[in-house]
Amino acid sequence: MTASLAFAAAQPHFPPMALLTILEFPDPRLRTKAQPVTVFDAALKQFVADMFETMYAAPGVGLAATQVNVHQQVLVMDMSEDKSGAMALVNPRILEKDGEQVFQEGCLSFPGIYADVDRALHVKVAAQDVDGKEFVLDVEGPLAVCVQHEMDHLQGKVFVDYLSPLKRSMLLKKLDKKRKQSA
Ligand code: GNR
Ligand code: NI
Repeated sequence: MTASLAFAAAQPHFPPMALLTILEFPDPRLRTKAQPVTVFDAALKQFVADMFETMYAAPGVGLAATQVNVHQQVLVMDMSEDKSGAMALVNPRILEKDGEQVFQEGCLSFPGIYADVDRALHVKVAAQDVDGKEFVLDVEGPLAVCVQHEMDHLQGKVFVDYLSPLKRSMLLKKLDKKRKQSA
């Protein structure tokens, strides 16, 4: 159990967790730049618990606050198979990045479409936890992809922004078609 979930479970009068609604492209709110978190209170811990619940239910391996229409610098990730890798990053900043990797990405705001994106292989990120305590995360490979993808959301950027205009328009047509099929 993560620190934030343990906190929620330990509070008898803590509100129940809630599933949040994920914004889907081309919702213009996905372009909002998130503001730094300045207050590390129970409401923040509740929000992070709700983000984890929403991410696991989707299911996804990451979620940025932007995607649930909260424009604060908060992201959650868990790339493990068994919920053992839960991480919450508040006010994340890239300290260093190097190398290059191509990874096939998806996004909960673009259901059913996937594309190869070029990113740094290794990133070192400074962030705060839900209590405001600073930490440094040094990651490479898929976890580095995920943290870069989530940090982009906090800046209003989405993975299709990296694609060539042709590739992007093909994928967005595919997204449209999938929507019409499921409608
Ligand atoms: O669930 C997700 N999977 C994923 C796969 C490859 C690269 C990035 C991701 S993140 C995504 C969840 C999401 O949209 N986070 O913003
Ligand atoms: Ni995404």
